[in-house]
Amino acid sequence: MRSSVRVIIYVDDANDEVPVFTQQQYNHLGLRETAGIGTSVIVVRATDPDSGDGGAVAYSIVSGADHKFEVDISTGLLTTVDYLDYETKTSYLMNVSATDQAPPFHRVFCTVYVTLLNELDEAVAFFSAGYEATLQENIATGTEVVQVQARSPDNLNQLTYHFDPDTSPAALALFKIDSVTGRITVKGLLDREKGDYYTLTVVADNGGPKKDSNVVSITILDENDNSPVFDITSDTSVSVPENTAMGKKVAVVLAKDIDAGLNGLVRLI
Ligand SMILES: [Ca+2]
Ligand SMILES: [Ca+2]
Ligand SMILES: [Ca+2]
Ligand SMILES: [Ca+2]
Repeated sequence: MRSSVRVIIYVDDANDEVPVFTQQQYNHLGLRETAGIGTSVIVVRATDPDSGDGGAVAYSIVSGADHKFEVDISTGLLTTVDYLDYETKTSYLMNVSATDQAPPFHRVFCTVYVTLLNELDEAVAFFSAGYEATLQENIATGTEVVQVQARSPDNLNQLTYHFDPDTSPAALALFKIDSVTGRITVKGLLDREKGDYYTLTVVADNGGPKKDSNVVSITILDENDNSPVFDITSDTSVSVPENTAMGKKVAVVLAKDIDAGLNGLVRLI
């Protein structure tokens, strides 16, 4: 006689499998430094064939995030939780773990490498708060007035210099600036009698939105380059009667010299 017994065996799945990351290293190269808080960076993923909690994986960042990144415990999505700045730190190498959720809690690790993309987000700044120069009038064209210099912390593009379009046309006619070196030179005839003081507004530009401007003040010194001229109100011809007493006023002679100071002093002889 034969009999049969149906035996049903329930097998509890032991947590005997270790999670495995799909990659040992995840890279995101060129994350914009101006990416705001909450920007998605990368998704890490580990698989674990166990069932239930033994196959459920929880992610966490172990090191290297500098409080700038977090990982979602269940999805593995890495996001930014703070502002980034290429000028402070250009890359992050993080250690991320995956742990299954039943004893004995197998934990494995991967690395996440993020590099930042440098953007034109920093302000250009002149080295000096203002520039002053003093020049003799009639000085040769090509004479250097002053060299302005600015710096761009982004250090991405060559800085260029130019005069602000609002600079007075009189000043623009007399001076020019080298767009690369910032060297300002004389390009016209400086005549103190026409203008003894000029201001130039110089702009330093790195191609980004945060340019800087600065003022160059130029004083023109006098040269004795004008002859005195008699004033038109002067008496030009007088007839003096004979016997005119000594010391009697016979004519008024006015002369002017438009030069400055001693250069403009007129001595009648
Ligand atoms: Ca497992
Ligand atoms: Ca920056
Ligand atoms: Ca930058
Ligand atoms: Ca003069």
